[in-house]
Amino acid sequence: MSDWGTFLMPYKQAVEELKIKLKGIREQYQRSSHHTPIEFVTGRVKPISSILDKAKRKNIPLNELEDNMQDLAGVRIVTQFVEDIETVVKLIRTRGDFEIIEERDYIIEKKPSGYRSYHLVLRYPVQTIEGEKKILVELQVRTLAMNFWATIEHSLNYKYSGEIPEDIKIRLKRAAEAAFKLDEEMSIIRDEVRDAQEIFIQKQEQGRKL
Ligand code: 0O2
Ligand code: 0O2
Repeated sequence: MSDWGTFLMPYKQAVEELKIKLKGIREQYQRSSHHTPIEFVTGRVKPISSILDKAKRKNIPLNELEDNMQDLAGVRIVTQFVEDIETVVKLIRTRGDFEIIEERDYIIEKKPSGYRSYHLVLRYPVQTIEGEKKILVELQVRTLAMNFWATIEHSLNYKYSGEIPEDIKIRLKRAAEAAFKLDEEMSIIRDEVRDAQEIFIQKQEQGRKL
């Protein structure tokens, strides 16, 4: 690759545009009195050193990165509750400003590491001075608990250069289950809060009728 800066420019553009669009959704929810399914949005263009590592690991020739490395542009939506993931994914499916070319559900089917997240691969059109260019973007949707686990595991992977010692791997798998249990518990609490609110509103309405 002779000019990484030029090659990665549309990816940078796509990440910035998608962050603005998704943060816009969050703001619209915040302004309405509805619970927002989006807690926060982050995004990044994969650093060149990680691109080279992954290309080597997966045997991807550098002139085929565009088609074969789906996460050169990565955007992440983090939610409070597991149920919010479905809400977000449904919302993404209704949009007309990009095409979804793949969906991977690592929540129902977690990765062997214990990783959970919902991944979508988008074909996103970027306007360049040479015309429209469609690029791939990986969108990850996960809860705060899933994100906490993935962040820690990611740094350990970095620390041990991908060779996490077996005992720590076992602990991480246990921690992933604990994080999932936390998500489940929080969902139950959320339903309780919602039920309590409904009962409260019903009582208020009955009071008004009396
Ligand atoms: P707000 O309104 O405070 O949420 P950039 O625009 O490129 O400079 P970017 O990509 O928005 O920056 O920043 P980054 O570092 O990727 O983080 C994105 C947003 O996610 C930031 O908010 C962070 O505050 C927020 N964030 C990151 N981790 C957490 C977390 O654990 N909990 C919560 N609630 N938020 C987190 P913004 O974009 O500044 O805006
Ligand atoms: P980074 O450093 O996050 O940018 P793979 O074969 O698993 O490497 P593939 O087939 O391209 O990846 O797609 P996948 O697994 O759907 O998505 C890859 C990205 O998902 C990873 O990017 C991570 O961000 C995240 N991910 C997948 N599995 C794990 C995991 O076990 N732990 C953590 N912490 N994150 C995971 P990269 O390329 O690893 O890089």
